[in-house]
Amino acid sequence: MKLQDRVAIVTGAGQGIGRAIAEKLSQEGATVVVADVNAETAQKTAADVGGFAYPVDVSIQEQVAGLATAVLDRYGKIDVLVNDAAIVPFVPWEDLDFAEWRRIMSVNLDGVFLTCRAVYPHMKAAGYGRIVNIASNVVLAGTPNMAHYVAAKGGVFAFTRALATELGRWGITVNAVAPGLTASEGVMAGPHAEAFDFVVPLQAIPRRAVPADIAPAVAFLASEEASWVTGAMIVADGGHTRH
Ligand code: NAD
Ligand code: 4PL
Repeated sequence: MKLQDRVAIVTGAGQGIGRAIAEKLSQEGATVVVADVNAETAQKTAADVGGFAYPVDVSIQEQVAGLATAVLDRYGKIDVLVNDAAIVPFVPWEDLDFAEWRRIMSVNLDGVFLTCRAVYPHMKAAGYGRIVNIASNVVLAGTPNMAHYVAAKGGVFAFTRALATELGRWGITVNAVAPGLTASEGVMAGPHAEAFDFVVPLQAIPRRAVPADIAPAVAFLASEEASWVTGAMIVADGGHTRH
């Protein structure tokens, strides 16, 4: 168990990759705070992993501040922050307007800023912290029909490096995990589900990724074992973007 006695916030853990991360961190001994805008699924994941559900929209500053306060009140510390919450859109460039661009930026990029900003003072005071941001291999592949999402994830990747630079002196590491196309509930319910037909043959390992394929890389970066790894991005995509 590599996360014994650790307190971990996982945003977007109500379903999909976030839920698999919550399960994995919990198996490794962490107490998991399930932070999701969907109160119902947050509660379900929390019950299943023996964690604490906290309904929150990561794009709203006051709500994110409330999350950090609630976790500190309850557990007295925040060791790990995993930023998984995001919207996965499918909008061809022709149809992409500014309102849709802002919708994705506010959750997928602003949300990462807000959670990092909220937990940082406590990690600094503790002299310890592990921040893991879920990016995507779209930043390497330039995947179509989601230019705003690709831009936001590029921001997450670059922000991860910048924050790693500034926070290393306080014992805080900041890394990213970049999944490829993965059969989460969100993806399987929408048009991206059809992309497996052409993405799977591009992978070195020719099968569909499932959320449990992504979680171990997150657990590693969240652990003591990754103490010398910061500003890195682990690509977990079955080799899709290896070329
Ligand atoms: P999903 O849609 O299945 O789950 C996303 C979760 O985030 C949901 O529980 C949702 O309620 C929550 N959420 C959405 N907006 C929120 C908000 N404003 N505040 C709090 N919670 C919010 O998605 P997924 O496929 O599991 O994706 C999880 C992460 O992995 C995302 O960061 C996504 O960009 C990334 N990712 C996914 C894939 C993929 O193919 N599934 C590939 C690469 C990266
Ligand atoms: C390769 O992050 O990484 C579709 C949808 N295809 O969200 C993603 C690939 C999608 C991806 C992603």
